[in-house]
Amino acid sequence: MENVYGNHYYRLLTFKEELENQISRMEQTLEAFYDTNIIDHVMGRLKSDESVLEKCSKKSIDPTPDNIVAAIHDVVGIRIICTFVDDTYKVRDAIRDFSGIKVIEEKDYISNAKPNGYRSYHMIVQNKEGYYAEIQIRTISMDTWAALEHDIKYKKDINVNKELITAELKRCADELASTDISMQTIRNMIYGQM
Ligand code: 0O2
Repeated sequence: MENVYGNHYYRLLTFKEELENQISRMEQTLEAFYDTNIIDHVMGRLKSDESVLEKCSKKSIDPTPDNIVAAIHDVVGIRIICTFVDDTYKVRDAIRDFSGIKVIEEKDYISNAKPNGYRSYHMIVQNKEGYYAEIQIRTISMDTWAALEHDIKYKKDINVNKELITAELKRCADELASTDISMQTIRNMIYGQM
């Protein structure tokens, strides 16, 4: 298949599928242990050619397949959408114990939100073949917010009310975060600390 990944393509696809399978097994284990829903859904993708080329250009990388898999750490991307905030950390802890991968980097944008209001837990992992993947863990409301903000960011023809939109997005992010905490508190009141 002709794409930016060249000979790496099928091995990257296999890595994505292995991670998805491991996550599916983790979901069953966690949900059996806590006797409740922990993960709402999981999405995996290989970064599109267009998006890879744009990132290479931004980072001044010559976009050969070898350079791409070595320098772009989110060519394999997995997003895990959890029901409650505390569940994101349960998933994080379980991923740290996955066999066959090493956690290279973690960024906690849930405890330390980006200035625009973005919240999510990011892990960069690497398999034994040296391929990287980025795992993003977030709640349903964090995911809804990120999708809207992403659409607006890439809709380049918005010139009107840009400042108002940015401020409103930030306000929504903070309100959603506060609601996430309230929902968590209510769950803890019903089921006790899990
Ligand atoms: P896409 O199109 O979603 O794949 P990097 O750019 O990855 O080398 P960086 O910026 O330090 O390094 O990584 P970071 O902060 O961990 O962000 C990587 C990914 O997180 C992004 O990938 C987005 O998917 C998501 N992300 C980070 N910040 C924001 C944000 O402010 N809003 C939204 N909606 N998503 C964010 P890409 O490749 O930029 O985008």
